[in-house]
Amino acid sequence: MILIGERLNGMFKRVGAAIVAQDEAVIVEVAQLQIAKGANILDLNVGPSAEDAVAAMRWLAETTRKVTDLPLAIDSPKPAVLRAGLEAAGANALINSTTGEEEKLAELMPLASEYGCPIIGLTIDENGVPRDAAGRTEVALKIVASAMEHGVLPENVWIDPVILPISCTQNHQPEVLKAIAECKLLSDPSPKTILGLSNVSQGTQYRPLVNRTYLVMAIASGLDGAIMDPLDDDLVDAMITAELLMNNTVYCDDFLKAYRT
Ligand code: THG
Repeated sequence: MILIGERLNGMFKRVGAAIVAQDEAVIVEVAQLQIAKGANILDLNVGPSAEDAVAAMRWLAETTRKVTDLPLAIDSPKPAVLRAGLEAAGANALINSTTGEEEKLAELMPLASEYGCPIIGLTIDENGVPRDAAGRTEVALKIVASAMEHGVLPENVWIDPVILPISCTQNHQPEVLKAIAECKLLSDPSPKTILGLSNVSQGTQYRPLVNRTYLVMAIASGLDGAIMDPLDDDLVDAMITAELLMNNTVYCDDFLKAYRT
């Protein structure tokens, strides 16, 4: 599993305030905490509070880059913000994200090709988020085909079948699991699959429980990576154990410790 740390997001009050005040110490602390807890990639999202999102993303990527060489997932719906983040992050970055909308694909696939970097494709098209697995897989196919046309390698396409809060769209949750499995059949090598896990529990009372239960189910469906909270030890334990039970990692009695070292 690829663990993408979600905490450098302006949606979190402390990080949002640090982005506005250009307080490097907070960003460095949150980056290093996530890395110490095993994050493989750090998601960077300036959130809603930044007035000039391009400048904010440039600052956030440069600041994070001072303390880590890990890949940085530049997270924005705006192409100009994505470009600024890629530039500031240097070589090791990825685009989070395009959708399956024609206009987005035409702008962002060339950007992924130019940087030779992975690109996350959300299964959203001109009609929004499809209701069922088949609809999501159809949009995923469109994204994979567009990547091929633009010379982006299939293994650099990461499909995100878009998980929405269970409190609004309960009937979507099993469909997302089916879509994860179906995406594996789209090409050879297949695209990777990822999720923004914490979306699933927004507005619910037992957030950590909902997050870790769904993560285990998604791993059993073949999920390759998640944007999630590496500081939630129970969540990471569940991830490690699910990987083991899927025979993706080798068993030893002290597997939690072994995976973390
Ligand atoms: N797919 C992709 N990228 C994504 C998402 C996705 N990026 C953003 C988001 N979704 C994933 N990251 C988060 C980060 C935080 C939260 C949810 C998803 C979150 N934050 C608390 C909240 O809103 O309640 C903040 C609370 C606080 O201030 O402490 O839940 O789906 N590709």
